[in-house]
Amino acid sequence: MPENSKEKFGRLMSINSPEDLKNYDGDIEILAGEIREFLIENVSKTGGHLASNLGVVELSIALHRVFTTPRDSIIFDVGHQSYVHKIITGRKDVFSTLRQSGGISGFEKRGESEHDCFGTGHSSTSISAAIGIAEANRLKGENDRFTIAVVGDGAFTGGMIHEALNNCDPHLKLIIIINENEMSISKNIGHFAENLSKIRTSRGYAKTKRLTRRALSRIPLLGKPFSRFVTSVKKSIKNAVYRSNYFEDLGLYYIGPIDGNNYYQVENALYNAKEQGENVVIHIKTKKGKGYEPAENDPGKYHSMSPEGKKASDKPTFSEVFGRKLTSLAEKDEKICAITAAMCDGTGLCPFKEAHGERFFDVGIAEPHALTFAAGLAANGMKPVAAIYSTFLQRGYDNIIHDIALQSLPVTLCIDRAGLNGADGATHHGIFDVAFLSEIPGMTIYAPVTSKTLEMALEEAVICGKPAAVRYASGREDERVVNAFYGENKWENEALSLRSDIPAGEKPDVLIVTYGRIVLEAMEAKEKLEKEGKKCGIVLLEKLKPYDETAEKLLPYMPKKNGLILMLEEEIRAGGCGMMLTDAFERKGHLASYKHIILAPNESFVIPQKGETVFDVAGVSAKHIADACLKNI
Ligand SMILES: Cc1ncc(C[n+]2csc(CCOP(=O)(O)OP(=O)(O)O)c2C)c(N)n1
Repeated sequence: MPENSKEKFGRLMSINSPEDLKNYDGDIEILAGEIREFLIENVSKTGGHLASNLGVVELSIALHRVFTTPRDSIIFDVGHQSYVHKIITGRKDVFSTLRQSGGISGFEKRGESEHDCFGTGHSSTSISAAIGIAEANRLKGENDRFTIAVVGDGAFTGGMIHEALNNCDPHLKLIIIINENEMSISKNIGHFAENLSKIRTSRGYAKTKRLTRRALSRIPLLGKPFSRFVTSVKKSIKNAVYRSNYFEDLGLYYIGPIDGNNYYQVENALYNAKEQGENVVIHIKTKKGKGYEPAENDPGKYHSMSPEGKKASDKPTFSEVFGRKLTSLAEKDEKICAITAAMCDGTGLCPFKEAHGERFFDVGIAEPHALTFAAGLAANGMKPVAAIYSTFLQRGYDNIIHDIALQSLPVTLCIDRAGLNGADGATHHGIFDVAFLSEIPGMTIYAPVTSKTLEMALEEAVICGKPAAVRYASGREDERVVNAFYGENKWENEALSLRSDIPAGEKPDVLIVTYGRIVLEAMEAKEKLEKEGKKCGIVLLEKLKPYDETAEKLLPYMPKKNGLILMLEEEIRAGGCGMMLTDAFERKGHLASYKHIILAPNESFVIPQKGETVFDVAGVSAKHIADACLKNI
């Protein structure tokens, strides 16, 4: 930590644990101000979710002064707003390593600290996990422990939250804090968000209801049925007289809304909740980006920021290429619709929204719904394109099988951030989609790695009239790949299938078959191998599935007799492209005269380590590739 930190962050320097925070008797507002400064200074360097954290400084302080972790459990939904919690719980001195390989995670992570009770990263899981933790406390007889879930109004657009609320046993004493800041990443959407701001407590009503119910239940024989009858009559009267309150209707004690950036209001509400002895919802309103003018004015931009000073390339990102191409395709075809699950910016769909607002749908953080909704559109003649990050598409597995593929509906899945992703860590790798899409009958999978082939794949997918997936990495095309596989407009007028760098008539010692951005590792490995006197050729797949078709197309590129075929991917090995192609080859007896290995992440999650790239950790770096080849030829 820099020398001048002591003066700048005088109060914060004395807080090294939740205990220190409880004993702190200075001015809370000054401490909150220092925490904000600390966040801004660090997150500008590391990158990360700045605006969300600036909004929950008072809440995080209050939580740790009123409750005691790890005895009590606090789960931050998504976990992107848990930075202040991390600072308070002993991770201030390593905060500069946030999101760096080997550093602290940008989300709550078990194993990183005993104060992180549950791993997060994907949205809307907090209440389900909290119910599990609270039930376990109950089963163990540890009823004096509290379980708290902190949920943003964006996360409330996810269905799991409502499934969990529906399953909330009244005796769990759960405390659910809803942080309403009117934002998801962009402006929050949907009827729940609209109505949340109208919800007010009707505490008098809730109390009367509880007392009446208790009194009636005590009357022998008649009591319980009569109580149920009266309750249902009362409910109708209440709905007519009072404004309906979703939470009270679900049997939760509701407190709010309160100013979540006013420390004392938050602290009072937490003490109040602690005393209730039943499930409580505290509804707070906060300002996303609070205390940092640029973030207050544009919270969407500061939701997740890159480290400052990082020079962006002039080339468009794959997301931008996708968004622009889809927008132009939709100009000519009025059936094309675009769907996002709260990621309009991230998936590059903003130009589409601008140009074709009627056919643009942001469904909230609701990937399963996005997919079945797309299936519905397709069933009624439209050509829906759902753009979803690979890691979040995992949520919609059954929707893809049951609603899209089984009915062979023409839905195009545009799978962004496919492959290994660095700073967000293991929760955000997109390394399962190839495996789970591979097993789905009738699914076509494209894996473009240049802007032009992404455009071509999108066009083919949208007009093919069947379910299709186009997967592409974060970032942008690399000139080296374009030169090696597509130099001099080699793609002109050709259908997508595969490209190779093998000169005509040559049979290499080693053939590397790969797809996606990891081809750069293969190219580096090839240089290493050639230095060792081994001839290496690379085939870059643009279309993976149907696999039998791809296997046939690969035949002209096979290595010399007894040479090595190495299937390389950054996707999980089990059920992935390497295994599927091996199966296709074996069924036709094509592998008999070659050695054959698959190099892919296997049976382990890829956790970034200090000083190593994700490819190193996954065992698929250029060095791993070259070593594996040399060992096998
Ligand atoms: C399943 C899933 N889909 C999408 C995301 C990407 N994402 C991260 S944070 C976020 C917005 C969350 O909004 P909210 O819960 O209101 O929190 P805020 O940042 O506004 O405090 C989204 C969409 C995710 N983490 N998980």
